[in-house]
Amino acid sequence: MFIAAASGCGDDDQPAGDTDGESSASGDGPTTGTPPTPPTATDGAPTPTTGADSTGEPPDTTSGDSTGDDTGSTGGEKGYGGNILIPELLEGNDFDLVIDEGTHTFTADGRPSDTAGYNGGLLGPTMVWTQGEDITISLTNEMADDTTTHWHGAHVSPENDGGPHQMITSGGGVWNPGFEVLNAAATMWYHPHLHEETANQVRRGLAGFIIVRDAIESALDLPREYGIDDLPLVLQDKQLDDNGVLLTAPDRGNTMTVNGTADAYKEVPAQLVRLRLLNGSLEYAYQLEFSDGRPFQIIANDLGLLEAPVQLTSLRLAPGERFEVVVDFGDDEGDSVTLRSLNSELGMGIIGGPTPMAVGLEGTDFDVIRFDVEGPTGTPTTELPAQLTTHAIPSEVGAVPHPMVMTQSVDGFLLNGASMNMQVINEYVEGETTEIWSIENQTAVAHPFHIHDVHFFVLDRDPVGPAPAVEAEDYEAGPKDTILVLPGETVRFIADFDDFTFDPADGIAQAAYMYHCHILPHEDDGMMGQFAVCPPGNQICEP
Ligand SMILES: [Cu+2]
Repeated sequence: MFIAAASGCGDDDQPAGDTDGESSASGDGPTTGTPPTPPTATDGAPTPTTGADSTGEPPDTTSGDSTGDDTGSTGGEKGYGGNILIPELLEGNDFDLVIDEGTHTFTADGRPSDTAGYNGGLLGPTMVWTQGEDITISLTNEMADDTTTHWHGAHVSPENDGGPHQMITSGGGVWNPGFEVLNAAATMWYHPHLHEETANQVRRGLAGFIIVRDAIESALDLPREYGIDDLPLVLQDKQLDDNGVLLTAPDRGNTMTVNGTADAYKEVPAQLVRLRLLNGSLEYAYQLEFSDGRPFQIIANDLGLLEAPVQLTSLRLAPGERFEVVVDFGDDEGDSVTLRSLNSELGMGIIGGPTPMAVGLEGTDFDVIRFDVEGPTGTPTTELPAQLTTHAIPSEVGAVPHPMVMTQSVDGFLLNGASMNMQVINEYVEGETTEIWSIENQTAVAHPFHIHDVHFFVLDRDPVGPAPAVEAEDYEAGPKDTILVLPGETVRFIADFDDFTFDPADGIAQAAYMYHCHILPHEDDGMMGQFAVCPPGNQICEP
């Protein structure tokens, strides 16, 4: 279910037991099974989403079927509509997600595609988790294929992690994880993690946002009117045919989408607007800039706030990564500003950048989303705080070195010489220790390295050649879980492995966390391994 959007999203079934009165926020309006048809519009653009007021509530979704024949246009006073889906917000402590096939139309004049989503035909609702709260999530898999659902970035025990071992079987299988939210405020996401099928299932549409709130972030004057000045934006390329229908190959797509919509646009208020940018693509990285080159402020990395905003004019976003960006539209009322990706500027070896045998969007420059600036809300954030938070970065003194080498073989890309084996724990970490992982990329391709369970702080990057290592850039100095490692480069990060040690009597599914490349076809091909956190002093962790 999504807030009404012109780009049609018709799920086949209404989610069963989807609202229990606790897990669902306002705006519960399941879309019906009406096949989506191209929207009618006077100016060639799709009908905007139903308007929202400035109360912070998500826009009303009662028009529901998103067939484009609801002529409500911008709804009341101020629209802040657009053609992108703004996922429904789910708040509370108990969440219900139904995973199912559906249909979705990616382009304004295209035909519907066969897709999959959580509680709808594509993507999924945005869950709000609050630090310190105990939550439960009920997931029901109504698809014809098995799946798993991983909470990317969450600090949870292995059996709650949703990795490849936590299977949710097809045809009605149920998984009920439950845990305390330990993460700090962040933009996280959830997606399938079924070994060898992750790329296919994400391609079909399975992905959703998690917004974690905590006391520190909540006390700051930051834009947080969801769907208005606080926008979740998942960037995904898709391979579409001439009718706009999703194809299952190649993995490098020809069409940019934001929240499932090509030629994306969104109306925004003339004030500071927060963009929660997620690269949910299979392979591509993006080099993001605004059409007029305006600066923007980075306020958060993957797993939380930076200590202070960092100003950039261009931002590289690798698969799996998130950045929270604040951009000032205060002087732009009545104008449009476009976020573009200048993939011609990505370095060699970064997928999405220039390459001699370029396909799809590789090496090209293209629009990502256009922002049409309307009047301000009644309660704009007018200035960012100078300080956002403080971080206790673990000490390098006494930290355990943990080398990790990326190599290429005839069997594909390897991590420490191994390809993924579901029955093998490749690496052990002693609990209650701090480790420094050094990720050395000996391949010709840049790989975004992702580790489950922990957040890390990037220490430095040692480029190929004799040049010395350089400290992490200010804009990536916050807590992260995914880091792009360039060809020939070694990136070092430091992380505390405090808890969630395994019990020696446990099976692998209760003990193993994943680390892997977040280029999903690489991961599916085996560029993944498993680690477990030993009880302190356990002999299996001894060298
Ligand atoms: Cu890779």
